[in-house]
Amino acid sequence: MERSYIMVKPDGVERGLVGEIIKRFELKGYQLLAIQLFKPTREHLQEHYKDLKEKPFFPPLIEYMLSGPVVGMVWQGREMVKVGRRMLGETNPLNSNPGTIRGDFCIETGRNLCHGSDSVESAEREIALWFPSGVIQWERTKIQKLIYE
Ligand code: IDP
Ligand code: MG
Repeated sequence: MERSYIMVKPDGVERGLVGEIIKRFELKGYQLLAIQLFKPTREHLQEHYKDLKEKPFFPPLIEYMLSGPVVGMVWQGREMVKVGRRMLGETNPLNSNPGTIRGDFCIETGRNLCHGSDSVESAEREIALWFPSGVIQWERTKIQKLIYE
């Protein structure tokens, strides 16, 4: 089982898409291990996006992420990182297929609603950054057998 850090960005929170995004991961069969509304500091966001700090879009990205609260979540399941990103869609929403979150609900790369970890290593780094006191590792009983062979 893998874990991924999935985050609803400020545009998604303000547009009332938190429930819709949670619903998609729940209906897929993934398991929620942590969820919190955050008002992160600039330093926290710079750390989250540290791999992008040389990019020209880094300053506007940080301003966008500071524009309102975000909802951070940890989801768990088989191939969670890869499938999670597929469910979000492409970075540029205009390249995202209908049926993905970005494909269905947004237009611009700089307002693309959501974040998903891009590798198992970055997922674990991001989970530790956003949930330093840990997540709730709970067992599902019957439903686990209905979702996994
Ligand atoms: P990802 O969110 O699909 O993993 P990254 O390359 O990690 O994409 O970039 C992080 C975020 O930075 C994107 O989700 C998007 O909000 C923003 N971003 C990426 N590339 C651009 C760009 O070319 N222009 C403006 N914003 C960008
Ligand atoms: Mg990324």
